[in-house]
Amino acid sequence: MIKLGRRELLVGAALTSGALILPGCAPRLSNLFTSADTHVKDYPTVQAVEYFGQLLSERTDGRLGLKVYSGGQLGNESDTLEITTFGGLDFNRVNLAPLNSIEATTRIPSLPFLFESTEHMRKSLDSEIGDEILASLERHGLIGLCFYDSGARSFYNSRGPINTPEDMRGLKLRVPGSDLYVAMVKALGADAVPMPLDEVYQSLSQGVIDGAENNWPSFESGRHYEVATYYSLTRHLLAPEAFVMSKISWDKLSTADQQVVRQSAKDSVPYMRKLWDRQVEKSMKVITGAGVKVNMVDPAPFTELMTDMWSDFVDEPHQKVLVDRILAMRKG
Ligand code: GTR
Repeated sequence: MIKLGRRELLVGAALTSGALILPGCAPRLSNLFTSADTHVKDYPTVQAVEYFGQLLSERTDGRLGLKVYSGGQLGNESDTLEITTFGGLDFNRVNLAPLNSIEATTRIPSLPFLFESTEHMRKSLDSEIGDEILASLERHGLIGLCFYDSGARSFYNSRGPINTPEDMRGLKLRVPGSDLYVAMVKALGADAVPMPLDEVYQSLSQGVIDGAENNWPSFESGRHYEVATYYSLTRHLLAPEAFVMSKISWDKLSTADQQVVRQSAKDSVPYMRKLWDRQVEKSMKVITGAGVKVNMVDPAPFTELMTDMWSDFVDEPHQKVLVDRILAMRKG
């Protein structure tokens, strides 16, 4: 008997039936959309997408609804994205990292030290630059709906505090599956180990890796702080999350419903930002309360090494223009 994995089952169901049947679930109602998230149910991204689903339902008098499969139960972000492009999932909330290999324009907000602050990131991506990056996904079977906050990513590890790039030499650090992240960590002299998020805790506990990099809420919710007890605030990335819809599902909607989907996604952004800011505070308390040694870092030597690699990832003239426009929005 051929044993099929979760991914094959999902893709197979989507391709053969048209009406998706999730493994272990009853057949879905024609108006109940599906969405995936790698994070647990109470994480801000999941809550924001749930809120989006409520708006959708209210604004269509219950004709359209949404079920969010959280906690990575449908697979890691790269796999669920692929399923979304096939129409096996209607929506997906992912980080920009797995989109980096699909569409080069998404590398722009993922460039280390591009944004000087959360305010700068929000302002740039709330402008038509953000709209253009979201629109670039359409040729890959995805409708980019909005960006959500993801705070600042910094390095954590089990060996000791990182103050300068020299402290990173020889460290084995997990990164998401994106060439840009691999290059970023290599530029600092550490070894990059691409791996899905759900494997990080175990790999840290078993010493397969020494550390990783992420924002406060992910560092907390994955319980990575229990095993990697040094958190060094390099704040090298302020790349956002993305909320996308399958173009196959999108094309089945009326123009009026497409408008409701777009607007509801946009309206979930301020809600998410409030939840996010609160969650960062909460996670900081949990992590520092658990005795994790947190240290501030002078970003200068990191910035120098990590901005050198920008040109390897943004080489197309129009993308360079977008980068320049983002830089022009800096205050400092
Ligand atoms: C988190 C992000 C997730 C995932 C994760 C990772 O900050 O919210 O979507 O991409 O990082 O490092 O894999």
